[in-house]
Amino acid sequence: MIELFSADTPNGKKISIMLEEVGLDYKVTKVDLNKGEQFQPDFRKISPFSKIPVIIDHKNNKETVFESGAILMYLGEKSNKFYDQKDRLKINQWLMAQMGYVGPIIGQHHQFHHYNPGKSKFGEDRYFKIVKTIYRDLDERLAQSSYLAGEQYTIADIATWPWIARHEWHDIGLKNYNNLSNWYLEIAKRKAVIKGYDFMKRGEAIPLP
Ligand SMILES: N[C@@H](CCC(=O)N[C@@H](CS)C(=O)NCC(=O)O)C(=O)O
Repeated sequence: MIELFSADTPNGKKISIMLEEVGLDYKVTKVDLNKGEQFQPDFRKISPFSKIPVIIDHKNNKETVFESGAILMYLGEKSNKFYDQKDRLKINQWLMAQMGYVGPIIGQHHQFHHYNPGKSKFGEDRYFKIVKTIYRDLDERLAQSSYLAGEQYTIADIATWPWIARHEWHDIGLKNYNNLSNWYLEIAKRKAVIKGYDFMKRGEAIPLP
């Protein structure tokens, strides 16, 4: 059994979606970020930067894994799904791009544009512009292949999709990006994605463009 320490955020949803996709038995332990539960000493033992998501694999000697990209790789290797050995070089590149660029930049856009509008024109303009570029670049990539790392749905898509699922907050107009919105909608139809998206069981529906 996998224990998932998480909160209802794009990084959190990556892992619930992956767990639903691979069909591993899991339970969710909620970490209330607003209450600062991520800073509790017990949680910091498994999450050195006080961040969700983290997993404990109770079937593998209570192995703990932090960082969503590392968790996706671990679960991909464990299940032999969505992380084919032969495609790993491509998958790793798109996964690292999500971890190091797409997620952190969209996260800043959420901070300036969605949560704190009016506080910094520079921050709002800067991240709006870069997120627009990210939409364009992903759209161009998805004109060349059905999924980010090629013709197969992989952990790179699972990592990126929950960030695009916040498209209403982005105000960029997902439907103006045909390839990106087709990819988004295709993935949004998957049963595991619908279930993993609502892993907090609040009846949360996937926002459609
Ligand atoms: N690179 C990390 C980022 C994790 C992260 O930023 N988690 C946020 C929620 S999405 C968090 O736990 N924030 C709590 C805090 O910063 O206090 C990953 O992908 O796992």
